[in-house]
Amino acid sequence: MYYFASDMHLKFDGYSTSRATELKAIKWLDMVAEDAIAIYLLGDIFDFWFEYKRVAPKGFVRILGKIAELTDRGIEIHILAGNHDMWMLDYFEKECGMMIHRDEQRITLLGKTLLLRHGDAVGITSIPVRLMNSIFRSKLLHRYFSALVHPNLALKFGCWWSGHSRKSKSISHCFRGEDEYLVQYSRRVLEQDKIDYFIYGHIHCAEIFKLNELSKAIFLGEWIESPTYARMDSNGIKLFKFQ
Ligand SMILES: [Mn+2]
Repeated sequence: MYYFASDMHLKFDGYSTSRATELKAIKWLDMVAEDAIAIYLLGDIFDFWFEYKRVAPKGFVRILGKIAELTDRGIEIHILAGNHDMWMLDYFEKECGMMIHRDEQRITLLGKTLLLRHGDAVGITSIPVRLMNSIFRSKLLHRYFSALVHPNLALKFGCWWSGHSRKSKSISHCFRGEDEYLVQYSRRVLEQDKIDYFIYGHIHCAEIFKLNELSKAIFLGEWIESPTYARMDSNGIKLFKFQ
């Protein structure tokens, strides 16, 4: 079985609000570990993550410990960079055994072709916003920033910025069908390639949208208000709420 989840937005805020989400995520990992071959985390698992070569943010020991336990047992765990946690280096890989992916992934599972993507930075036409995005994702900038900014300051700023960017919109999002830019993006990809399932995070609504007779777009929802995940077996992909 294959499992997918995204947008847990675990945050380090002096050990308060996101501990409950972290514990819930651990319960979920324990549950899916019973039959999981691989687990895909599609970004924004952390509300803010910024890693230095020799320094990683405080917090998250429970979930990272659980992930390490599962990868030690041979379960593949993949993490895709979201717009809140794209500044990963090799800590998750070396310490927790996760496979880190910074770009869109196209994979084949159970004979189906899947396109996995967090879902930010898609279909942006504004040039300044596109520029901002590529600057944010630049490895060179990460390196300069790390050399110049003390970790306490970087983390303080990042946590403020993440909270601010999230609070500027409500947590859940009402699905807009064909108007969703990720639906439009999927249709553009389908003009060139055959994809059975597109799986996205980022927009914080859980939805399966039929693109045509063969292809579906699956949106994974979020874990702040309404934890949801997707499960794939030989019958296809379904979304489930996790209480
Ligand atoms: Mn996001």
